[in-house]
Amino acid sequence: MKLTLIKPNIGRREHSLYVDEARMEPLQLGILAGLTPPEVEVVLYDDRVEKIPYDEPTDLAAITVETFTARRAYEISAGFRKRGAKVVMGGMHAMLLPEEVEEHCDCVIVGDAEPVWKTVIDDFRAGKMKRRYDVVQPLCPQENVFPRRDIFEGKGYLPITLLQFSRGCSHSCQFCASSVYFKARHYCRPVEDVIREIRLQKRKLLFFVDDNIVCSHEKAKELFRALIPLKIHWVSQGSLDMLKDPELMELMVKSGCLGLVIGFESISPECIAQMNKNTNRDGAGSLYAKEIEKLRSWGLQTWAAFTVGHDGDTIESVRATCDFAIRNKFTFAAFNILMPYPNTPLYRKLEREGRLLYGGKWWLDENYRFNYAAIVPKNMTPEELTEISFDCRRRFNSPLSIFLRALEPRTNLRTPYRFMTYLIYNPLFRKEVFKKQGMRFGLESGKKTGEEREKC
Ligand code: B12
Ligand code: SF4
Repeated sequence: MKLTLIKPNIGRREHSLYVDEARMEPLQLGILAGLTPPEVEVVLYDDRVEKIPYDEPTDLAAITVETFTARRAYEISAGFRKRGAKVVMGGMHAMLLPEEVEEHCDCVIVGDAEPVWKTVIDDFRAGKMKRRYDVVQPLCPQENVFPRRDIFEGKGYLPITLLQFSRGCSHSCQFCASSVYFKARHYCRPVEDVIREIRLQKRKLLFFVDDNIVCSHEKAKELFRALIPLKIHWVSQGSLDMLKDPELMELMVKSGCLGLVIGFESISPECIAQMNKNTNRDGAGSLYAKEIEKLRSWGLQTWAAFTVGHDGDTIESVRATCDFAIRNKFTFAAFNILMPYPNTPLYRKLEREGRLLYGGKWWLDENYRFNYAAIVPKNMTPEELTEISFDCRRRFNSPLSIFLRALEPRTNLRTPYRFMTYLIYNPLFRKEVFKKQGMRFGLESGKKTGEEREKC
């Protein structure tokens, strides 16, 4: 039996290849490969860097689907099914909208793959694969399961190893898809499995793709203690409330943490309250002055994540958010438009209020473009929201801003290694900002729209 694993892109041109230069290993597909019995031949194709070879014979194609890759995933699925292969889909979007996903494949997995994947393969080989497998979330995720990283070779991924210590997060921010997937619960792997996984690979730079690695302070401390002897460098995602626990922070730094993606989301206390971001309530009122000072004193390089388009936002307040990020010399920042991901509390609220654009299904709409507003904001037009968020990305990533933000002695200039990382990744992310803005979802035929011709 041959299994073909697919990571879809957001979109792509029919005859040319859009290459995502900041692409990282698709961890979920490494895990699927690791779970697959060894006698099954496994190949990976990543739509972000190569063409999908539909004519190469395969028995089963397994596609991972996020909301922003759903349209492209459905096209790829149709390509395989037309040639007689069966298709199984899973991932975030499959959990959020299984009925929609089921229409585009032969089998949908609703939840984590680990508890069911072997059964799916056995059922497939016996000719009795079901249309849908609903997974009961295991209390201990990925237990004794190790990804197969050989399938990533030659794909040009960034030289950083992705892995997880935990899944989910116990907070319930109104816009968060993960919080829906994991029903606001946090699940940890056994620390010894994580250590073994690190030892099984060669790199010293790791990215824990946890939703919130510090969700449980005690469990995080257990992990950090075990990481210290490994002498690695790592990055992850964490919430601001971690700063209240000096022991946690000390262990984090000792274990090799370089910095974290932190959801600042907004500098307005009103917006923080609206989105139910409890972890930020204390800081927002004082422009996170204490928190930023602590992050610097721990020497952490921060990737500040903001969402823009909340009911309390105005064009001026969004502009001020960008000024705040530049002034505080964050190493990186994201200014994401507030997106109504299906089945989130935010989606339902905006649906009730009649404020969803594209008939509520922006991810399927051929006119929707990446990083465009899909909601009617309160204090500006959707077009203004699209423009101001792009302006933030453009300004934060401008050469002048990159130069000014570099001059932060305790973080970006802390060591030659930190400075190098800063200098390599800032221009790379700047390039991606322009490449991704306005990208169509799914396959785009050779013809350009009027707007695109104008841009050329
Ligand atoms: C790491 C990460 C990134 C990395 C990319 C990593 C990579 N490999 O390319 C970076 C930082 C670049 C990134 C960017 C973005 N991300 Co992101 N990211 C994540 C994060 C934190 C972890 C993903 C991960 O690797 N998880 C680990 C794997 C093992 O878990 P998993 O994917 O859930 O897979 C398990 C199951 O779902 C299932 N499964 C998954 N696929 C399949 C397929 C089959 C066939 C089967 C059977 C099972 C199965 O089994 C797996 C093992 O149990 C998630 C949060 C999350 N919890 O998923 C957000 C998340 C996926 N990202 C999100 C978003 C919105 C984005 C951006 C669009 C943000 C933006 N506006 O720019 C961009 C788009 C990137 C792009 N393509 O250009 C949202 C997606 C929401 C949605 N509804 O789709 C998430 C869920 C965050 C959130 N809290 O809402 N992201
Ligand atoms: S803290 Fe982060 S991961 Fe947790 S619910 Fe909020 S946005 Fe989601």
